[in-house]
Amino acid sequence: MLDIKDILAGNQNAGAGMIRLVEDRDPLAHELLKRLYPHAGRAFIIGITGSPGVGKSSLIDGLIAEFRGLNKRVAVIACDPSSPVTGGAILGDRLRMQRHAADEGVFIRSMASRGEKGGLSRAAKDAVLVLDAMGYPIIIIETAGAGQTEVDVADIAHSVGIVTIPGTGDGIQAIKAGILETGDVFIVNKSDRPDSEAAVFELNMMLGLRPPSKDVWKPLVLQTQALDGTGVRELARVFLSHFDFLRQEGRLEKKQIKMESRYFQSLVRDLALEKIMAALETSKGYQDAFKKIRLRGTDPVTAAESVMDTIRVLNNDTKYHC
Ligand SMILES: Nc1nc2c(ncn2[C@@H]2O[C@H](COP(=O)(O)OP(=O)(O)OP(=O)(O)O)[C@@H](O)[C@H]2O)c(=O)[nH]1
Ligand SMILES: [Mg+2]
Repeated sequence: MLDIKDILAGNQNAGAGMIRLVEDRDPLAHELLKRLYPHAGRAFIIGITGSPGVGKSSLIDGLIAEFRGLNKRVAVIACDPSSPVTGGAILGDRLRMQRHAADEGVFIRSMASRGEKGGLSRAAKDAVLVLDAMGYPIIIIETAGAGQTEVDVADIAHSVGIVTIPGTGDGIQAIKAGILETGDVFIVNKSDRPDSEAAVFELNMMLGLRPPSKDVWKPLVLQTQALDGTGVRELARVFLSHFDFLRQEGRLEKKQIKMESRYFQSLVRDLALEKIMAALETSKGYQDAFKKIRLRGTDPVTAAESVMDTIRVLNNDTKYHC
């Protein structure tokens, strides 16, 4: 039986059990999360994102070593939106970080989507809360994809590293899809390959187009070679200095408020939708409207609008009164 005290004491078995509950969306997880919440909010959360295979896990492996060298405990969540069927751990991610498996100061979990849209994002957020409550000062989230990912890492992490590789195709092109705004550090990994300098140049050009502001963090472009560790120490330093920057002049708090307000809004939205839909789908108005569509007596948009009118009626007299 999971004991909240064990989680707060940083017990890894308890933490793993709790994260499994979160992943399974077990009702017990909700109860435990509510009790963990007051104990979280201290960790520095780093998001590492980028197209599949760019070297995220290899980089995180190096970052873990750097942070451990500074005597900081580290937890990692690797998210895999692509395996709803197996639903298991992603072997590759764990293998890349295998050398830290015996280190008590390191805790690595993988999470997979259970198919439900947005499920992984919520589960990742909850898992971070668990790791935070366990007392890890640094939490790293790995998410695949660049912009199209199910997990919007900028909503979870304080600092976002976007990983690309030299050459066109996957790398820089993917970044153009609108995630430029969310990156705090841009990492050109596999810089042992040709055209690494060109990738850095192109990224700097793109970032240069942002309007400068003294109160805003200026994103950096770094080159790394995760396999031999080149540039990884600097990357770790940049993340820590971004954290220092955030801690000044109330920036971290402001960021936290923004993140929490978005999370709260999405929770309320999910709950509202769930409740209203549950009530609507069994209502006569909904059934009648659908019947009308099927008989071509009305079009779907008009029918949907008429169903919305029945919500207003519900609103006035019953449980959805605001
Ligand atoms: N040449 C070269 N290969 C690298 C470098 N970093 C990682 N790789 C290789 O790239 C492949 C993918 O590395 P991963 O760390 O698993 O990449 P990932 O982004 O975590 O991949 P997914 O989790 O599948 O999205 C592996 O074969 C690594 O050995 C690098 O700096 N140079
Ligand atoms: Mg990986």
